[in-house]
Amino acid sequence: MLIKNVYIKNAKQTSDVRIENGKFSEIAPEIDPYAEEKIIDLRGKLMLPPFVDPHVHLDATMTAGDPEWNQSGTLFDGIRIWSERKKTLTFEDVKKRAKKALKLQVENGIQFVRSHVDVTDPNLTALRALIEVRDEVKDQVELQLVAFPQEGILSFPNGKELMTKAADMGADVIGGIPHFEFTQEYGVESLKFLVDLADKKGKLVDVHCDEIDDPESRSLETLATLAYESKLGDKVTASHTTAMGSYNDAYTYKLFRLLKLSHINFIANPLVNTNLGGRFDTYPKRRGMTRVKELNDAGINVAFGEDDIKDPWYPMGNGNMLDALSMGLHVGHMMGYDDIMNSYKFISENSAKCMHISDHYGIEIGKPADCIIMNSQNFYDALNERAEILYSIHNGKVLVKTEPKRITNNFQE
Ligand code: 17E
Ligand code: FE2
Repeated sequence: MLIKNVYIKNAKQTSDVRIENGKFSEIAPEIDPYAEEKIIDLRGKLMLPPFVDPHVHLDATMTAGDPEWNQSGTLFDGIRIWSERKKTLTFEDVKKRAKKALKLQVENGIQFVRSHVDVTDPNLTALRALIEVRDEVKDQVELQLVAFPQEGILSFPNGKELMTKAADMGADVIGGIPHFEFTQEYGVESLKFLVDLADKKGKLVDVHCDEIDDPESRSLETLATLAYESKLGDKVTASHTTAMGSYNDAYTYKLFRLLKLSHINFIANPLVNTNLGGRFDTYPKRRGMTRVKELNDAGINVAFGEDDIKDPWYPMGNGNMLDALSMGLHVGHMMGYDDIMNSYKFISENSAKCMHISDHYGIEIGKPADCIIMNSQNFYDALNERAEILYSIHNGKVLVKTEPKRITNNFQE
């Protein structure tokens, strides 16, 4: 297959891209087609590596309002309501909802997903279901699963056993929630336990870390130290870290040295954390997001996740990473022209680094032919116009094709 006339990652000139045997085989300003070769001529559209959602909860998706809507909008009411819904989970229920969400994500150009799965459930129903989903969708979406202890490791009955069992069943990533543990000591012990588990079992780490408007929630320094000392380094991700929005600048300055040394990744979830954050404030009201701009400027890898698609923590969500990105740029004050133009990295390449998939991700000769083509010339317009995903191509096959919308507009300028 030969794709003609695309602007690869905002390039000034168009390129032609050849795909053979599911891989990128040639990229050049002008490539002559072989006899009988299938040609798609895009006439100057944007080609990007596929979108990635590195942080979503597919076990809880599509449960908003069941058994109750989250009226207070706090993280804690979300956890309470989910805990009720969790009692009624079945294998088929989880599979059906997760696939519905994945379908939306695929439609929006996502090909790589990391989902947290709550393992504070003696039956591990959601994990068993999502392991089956991971296998069933593998030719279309690469799904990583995080063993996520929503109600704590030390603070939940048999928490350590459940985490170990989840790792042995095939979770790809080990999670945690230190700020929700009963005590700070439990928080620290949970981090030591989970980093050690990941190290022993050869897994990645992704911790819900300091997701609270509490300047004294400092699990991040422990996680970064453990990543540094264990040499797991960039295999470790700190998700949320919203307390950093409340840390004082002197402490944060000192913390950044450790963060850089540790090489850990960050994932912010701008839609959800602006919803859940600041809920205990009157005015001034905190924004709920971690220091994305400062982390990024310091050369630390930061990505954005959607986190929720219609569940007890967030009543909305449509699988479109452009919404999460737009919110993140607004809340993070990253609205300069170049900031916007280059911001696709927060929902593609940076996320791929968090997922540790960069060896097979990216528009490069020899790599699997995974890419999207958007209905615009550059990413500034694509984001502003919520441009359609004209094509999403995975392993050289068309996974999604969208016809651009046609509007009859009789407005006279
Ligand atoms: N659970 C949690 O602890 N935090 C979140 N943001 C979500 C679930 C969505
Ligand atoms: Fe989350």
